[in-house]
Amino acid sequence: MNDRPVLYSFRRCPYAMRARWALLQAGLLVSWREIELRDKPEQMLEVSPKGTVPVLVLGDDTVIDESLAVMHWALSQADPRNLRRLGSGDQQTCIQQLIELNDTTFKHHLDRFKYTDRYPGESKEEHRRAGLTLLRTWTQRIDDCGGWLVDSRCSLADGAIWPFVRQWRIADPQGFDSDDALRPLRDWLSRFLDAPDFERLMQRADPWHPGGLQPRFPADAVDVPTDQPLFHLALAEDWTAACQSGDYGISTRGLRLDQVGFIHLSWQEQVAATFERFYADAGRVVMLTIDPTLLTSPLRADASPSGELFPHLYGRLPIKAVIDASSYPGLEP
Ligand SMILES: N[C@@H](CCC(=O)N[C@@H](CS)C(=O)NCC(=O)O)C(=O)O
Repeated sequence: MNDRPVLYSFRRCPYAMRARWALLQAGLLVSWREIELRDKPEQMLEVSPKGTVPVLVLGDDTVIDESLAVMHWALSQADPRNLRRLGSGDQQTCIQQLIELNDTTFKHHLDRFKYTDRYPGESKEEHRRAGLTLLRTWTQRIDDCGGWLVDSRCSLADGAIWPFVRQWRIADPQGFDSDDALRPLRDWLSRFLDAPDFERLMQRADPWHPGGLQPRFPADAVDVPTDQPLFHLALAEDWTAACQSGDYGISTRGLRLDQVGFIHLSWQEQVAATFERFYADAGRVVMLTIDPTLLTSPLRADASPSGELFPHLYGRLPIKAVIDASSYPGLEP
């Protein structure tokens, strides 16, 4: 039985891009069916006759065929950076309003500015002006909030809107890049485009057909086997604090889970090199041995920049999943 969700996607579609972005943030792996908009697979149209991507079909056959709903579903599986800002009603309202404005007004002007020939009688200049007015409002917000649309950290609104701002830039790179009034927005967009996640979410695949190859998204990640232990090096004081609070939320030395988005783990043979690289001068270090079957957040093995796969945990580490905590390196026998 395979209950891995199935994603119908189209590489350049901004709606599908934001859905894939959220799947990446949540540490999920899905069966990836890349489609051609001109030749949609009948399997997709059977489950979602409206014929738009993205479509996510869950293991229990639930069909999610709106990109924002895919994002919410993904983040309901894991949202280590609290992109949805659960716990703050005001911020959630702000996120909702920003996305609504993007999906209605901004998208309306973007389409008419970018594809003017498809809209006879419409004035490109008028839509350029209207789109720019919105872009300037967002620029102001980003400037006021310390780099992001809602506050000083990335939120669901940022993740849902950047693919559309990227499209605007593609329609008018010179205008976008030379407009001084858009500088903070440009820096904000660059943060998405320069992040390793961008390359991952823009990976290519041949159009899917039944019986053909079945790639996964993200294509450079694999499942973490649950029949062998996982390891994490922790500063002794962080582990002591976790034992008191009930869970552990440090990603790696000096960085928290909510800053990075996952907790770095290792397989046994990777522990020594991780220690040498990051913890050799760190004082008292504890090696945590983790039983992966006791974890409740998604686990995914992602490629490091060198290409080596490392297991990552996309949520807090419950101390009950830690079956051993010993000083590292241990005493020589
Ligand atoms: N409201 C939908 C819109 C999705 C959408 O319009 N996707 C476009 C591609 S960017 C599409 O599939 N269009 C169908 C077509 O061109 O045939 C969502 O958020 O998922």
